[in-house]
Amino acid sequence: MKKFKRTFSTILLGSMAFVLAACGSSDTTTDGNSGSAASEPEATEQVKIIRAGIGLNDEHPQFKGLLKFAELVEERTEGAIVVEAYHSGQLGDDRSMMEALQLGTQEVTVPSTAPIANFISEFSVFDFPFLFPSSEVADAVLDGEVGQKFLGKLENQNLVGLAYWENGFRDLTNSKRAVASMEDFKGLAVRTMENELHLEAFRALGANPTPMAFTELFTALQQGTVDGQENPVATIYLQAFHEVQGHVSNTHHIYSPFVFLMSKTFFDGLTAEHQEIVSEAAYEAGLYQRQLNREANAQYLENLIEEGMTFTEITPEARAEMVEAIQPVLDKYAERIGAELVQEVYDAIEAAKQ
Ligand code: KDG
Repeated sequence: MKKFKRTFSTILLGSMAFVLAACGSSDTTTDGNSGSAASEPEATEQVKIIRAGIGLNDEHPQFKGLLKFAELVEERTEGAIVVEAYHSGQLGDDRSMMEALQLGTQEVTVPSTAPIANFISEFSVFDFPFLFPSSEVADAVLDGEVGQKFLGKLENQNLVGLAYWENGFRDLTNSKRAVASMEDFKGLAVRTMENELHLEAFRALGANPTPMAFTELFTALQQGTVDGQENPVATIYLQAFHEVQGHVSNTHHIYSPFVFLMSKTFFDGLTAEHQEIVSEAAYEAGLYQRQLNREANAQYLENLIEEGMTFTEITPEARAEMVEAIQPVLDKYAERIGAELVQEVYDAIEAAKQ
């Protein structure tokens, strides 16, 4: 399996830098001439390596967004910064990659907000079921003042949040039965992300949730360790969950953002010019990734049905019943996060809906 993809223009420079970087640092020097292996080549050009890892595979818009980031950064820094993009959990799961950023052994990862909430609990607000009514409202809130305020909270975890990307509206799949209403959730063993709010929300729906890293999910579905899972249709289709799941329902129960995270140690070591370049590249690659994600959503659902999955429409009445059952969980987390901060998010959503 291809370990990572890079733009050809930097393959040679990157390879030289990669060999040197294998000594464990993301800073390497190449003087462009053959120096003696024993001597430290005189630094005439500092090449910085960004090791960027995600959990989804190389077909997913999340990886295509990472390749766009790589292209923009390498082009705009004229090769002074080289990006190595790794997919399918090759560098670890969301939690371990975030810890690697904190330790400085990896530079970029793009997790959902749900696992981030284990580091900064306020991020749970973005996983409130039925919070965002549309992706357009989500864009306005996340790219606006409130979303940027949350990114600022990452700094005391030695993380820098450079942009929001899109995971998308999460839908339920399972191998047992069609799920049309809360009644059908009863006793269903559903894998959730490693996030307490997700667990409590699915318990409130009557399911039997199990937290699990994304990297373990396909095997767990294949072996029947869990009956079902919930993810956006892009992930369900591109990760081939239709091979191990027979039913899909458009619960759309959470709009899940991704956050483009960079190690603060690495970011602080960049020049002001390069900090601006990586920040702008992360944002522009995010716009590109969101567009890719949305363009194919309808097609992904059709593909799942063509692959033999049974699609069940969740009616407004059934969704209203789910909202009511989950409300006590939201009240509890609103208090835990801080009523004022949660109200800021609600107000920003109302303003964006106008
Ligand atoms: O790296 C990809 C994961 O962060 C993302 O797929 C998370 O939606 C997610 C899940 O279900 O774990």
